[in-house]
Amino acid sequence: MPTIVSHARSGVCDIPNILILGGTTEASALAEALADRGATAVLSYAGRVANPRRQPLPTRVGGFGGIAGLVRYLREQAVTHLVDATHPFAATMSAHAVAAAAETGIAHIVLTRPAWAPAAGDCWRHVPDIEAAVAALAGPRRRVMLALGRMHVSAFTAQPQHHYLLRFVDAPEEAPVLPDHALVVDRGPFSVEGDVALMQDHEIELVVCKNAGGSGAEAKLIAARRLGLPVLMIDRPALPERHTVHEIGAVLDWLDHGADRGV
Ligand code: 3Y8
Ligand code: NAP
Repeated sequence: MPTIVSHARSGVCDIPNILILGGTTEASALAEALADRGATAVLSYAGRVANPRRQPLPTRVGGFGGIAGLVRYLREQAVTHLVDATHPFAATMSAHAVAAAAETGIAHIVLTRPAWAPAAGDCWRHVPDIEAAVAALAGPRRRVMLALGRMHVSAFTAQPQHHYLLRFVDAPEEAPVLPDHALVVDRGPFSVEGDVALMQDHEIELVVCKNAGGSGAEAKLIAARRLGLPVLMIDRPALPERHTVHEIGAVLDWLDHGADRGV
């Protein structure tokens, strides 16, 4: 069970007691807005990185223990509003949030960002998932920026002929398994100038990334555009229909009014 590093005060029935499933720029922006209004809220991290960004709200770190664990947490902490502000590729967490909200009847909203779309002149190839991205790399050696983080690197050993530029949030305990790679340890949000320089320094010929959306990871797409580089874009996993918004203000309105109407 995760260590609860600080407790949300148990919610009084008419004061929202909010749980944010975080890990994104939007979750942090929402946390800021809720802290500014003195809301009772907790931001939750999975514990994927060593030093998650500090938040102006109490935080918890670690999995809940599946759907049942999340249900238990929601009930024990008397959560009244569940905001899923996780990354679009955090499909398991999001599916668990849907199931736990249905089981408990707790109000539930999704704060996410629209998918990126190619601009005029962009050269994107869409693939449905990581496996398809690996398959799409069949062919002669290239210099590939694998902007996917740490969790999926081993899948690309199926295409060892390339030189890969990797970017991790934390320095890995063991060297990445790809035979020919360069590793940068850095966390976003990234800058366009920084990503242009990075791609030029490493003579990148192709960028592989997830369709994360948002601003925190967009720099590499703009840099690729400026350098005329092709992008292999991994489309988002399918998720069940949910009440979804793209703006912090829409979540605040929902907290103030919408949730009571069951919207
Ligand atoms: C632990 C918590 C904030 C949130 C910032 C956003 C932007 C910067 C860009 C590239 C792409 C990537 C990766 C990325 C970005 C934001 C956002 C975003 C992509 C932190 C964070 C956590 C994580 C987890 C981490 C993953 C990894 C993915 C790196 C905090 C910094 C590639 C996603 O080592 C690991 O296990 C890392 C795992 C999931 C994907 C992967 O497979 O490696 N994010 N990222 C969250 C938790 O424990 O619950 O410290 O802020 C958050 C952010 N990373 O508040 O400012 O909003 O998306 N994160 C991708 O988009 O493909 C980097 O390099 O160009
Ligand atoms: P995932 O595959 O959907 O979830 C796997 C398990 O991790 C979940 O079942 C849950 O464990 C735990 N978990 C995930 N997010 C959590 C959270 N915010 N708080 C508590 N537990 C959480 O998730 P993921 O893709 O690994 O993402 C993990 C975190 O990194 C999320 O906060 C996400 O927003 C952030 N992130 C992910 C990406 C990405 O590319 N996937 C990019 C940027 C940020 P239990 O089943 O035990 O509850």
